[in-house]
Amino acid sequence: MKLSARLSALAGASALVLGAFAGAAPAATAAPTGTAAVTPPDIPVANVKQHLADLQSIATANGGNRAHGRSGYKASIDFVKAKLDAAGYTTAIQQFSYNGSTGYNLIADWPGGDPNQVVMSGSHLDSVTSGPGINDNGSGSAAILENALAVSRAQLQPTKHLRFAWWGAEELGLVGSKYYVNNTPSTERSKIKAYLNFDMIGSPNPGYFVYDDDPTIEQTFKTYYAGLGIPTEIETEGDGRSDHAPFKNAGVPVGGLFSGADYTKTSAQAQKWGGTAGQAFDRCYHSSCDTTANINDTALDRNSDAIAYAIWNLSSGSTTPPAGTVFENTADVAIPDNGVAVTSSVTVTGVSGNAPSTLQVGVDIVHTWIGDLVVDLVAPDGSVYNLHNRTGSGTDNINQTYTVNASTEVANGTWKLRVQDKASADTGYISGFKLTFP
Ligand code: DTR
Ligand code: CA
Ligand code: ZN
Ligand code: ZN
Repeated sequence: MKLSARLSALAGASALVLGAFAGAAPAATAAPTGTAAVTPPDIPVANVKQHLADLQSIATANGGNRAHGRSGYKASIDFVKAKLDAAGYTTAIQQFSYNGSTGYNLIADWPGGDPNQVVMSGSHLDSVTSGPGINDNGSGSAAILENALAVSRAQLQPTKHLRFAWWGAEELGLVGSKYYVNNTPSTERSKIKAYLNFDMIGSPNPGYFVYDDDPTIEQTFKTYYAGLGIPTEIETEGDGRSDHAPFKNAGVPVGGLFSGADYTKTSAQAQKWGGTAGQAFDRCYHSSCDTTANINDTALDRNSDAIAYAIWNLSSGSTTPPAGTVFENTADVAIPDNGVAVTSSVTVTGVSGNAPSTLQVGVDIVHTWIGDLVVDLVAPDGSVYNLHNRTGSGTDNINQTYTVNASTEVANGTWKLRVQDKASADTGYISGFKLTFP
């Protein structure tokens, strides 16, 4: 089944971003007008892999790990900081103590943008003591480093202010990110309109999971992956398992991506994502084998590009669902001759409020003698809007866009196109079902 939340022709190759952030704190929305999307550059996965190779070398030269309190961690911080300083970032190292050792957070600000609207991306840079931590979490650290360097290469001047962070001592209990949140005044914290977390995004048997926290951030990532035709799942390994938790607890809108850790990939997941069912997403989780060989390049590449898409768009100031947001299902559904009704469905997400009075319903049915057919739009709450009722007799095929006043229906939810063939001899199938929010 090919489900995709595609964008209108208006958007062309670029993609648009939805809504204002809805965090626990009263979200101060940005400018109310949706602005045209910006198309981020491709993030070269070769560059990300080079950062991973460098982190691997650091671990190898420092007892095999990059853990809190060990020389390999401070060397990792110094490595990342040097690249950011050279790229024009304003960097700061925040020290803290834990378990008798000094810990370090690295904070990097890209000069410019509205200081009252900060879009922040973070990854923990520490590993466990048992290994070099290349997927966990060199992958997230390297991906946001390369995104920060891409911002510099582009000399991006976003509406909102960009901040990046590499956390210490996550593996000991989110220690570095908690320290940052607890030591940032609430007046400064409330300026953070989005915190994006990336912890394990290159798992060797990857899944494509999106955090289901702030709906705008969630939709941003989902729209990116829908544009690639790659289905995503909600990250359900439980809140609080990475550095977004302290931000979420403080009321900051959060989101992120995850490719899976020690949980096992199901056969259904293997069917849609590839890889090996019955095997962990990352068999080297927290092990010495979490080396540069423990990375799936495709997942690392896709997630690095998804990060760029989110950073470029969430900082560009677009805040309202743009015209032409499309939700489409192009899977073929056979219509039984003179038989039971069948349906094609789309799940609308990220559209706040009710559907419009001019909801565009695209119907593509391949069928001889359409006088046999009854075609209905069924709203998420079960309300039925008849589109076609056995008219058209000998005409073949329905390929039409209907305008439906759906203003009493909540937009988000699963909408169905229901088709029944009520007479024998002619047959066909649903070829496509599309909802366009004008
Ligand atoms: N706790 C993280 C790995 C991890 C496990 N589940 C999730 C969910 C979302 C992000 C990260 C994780 C660690 O070991 O660093
Ligand atoms: Ca790429
Ligand atoms: Zn870990
Ligand atoms: Zn981690």
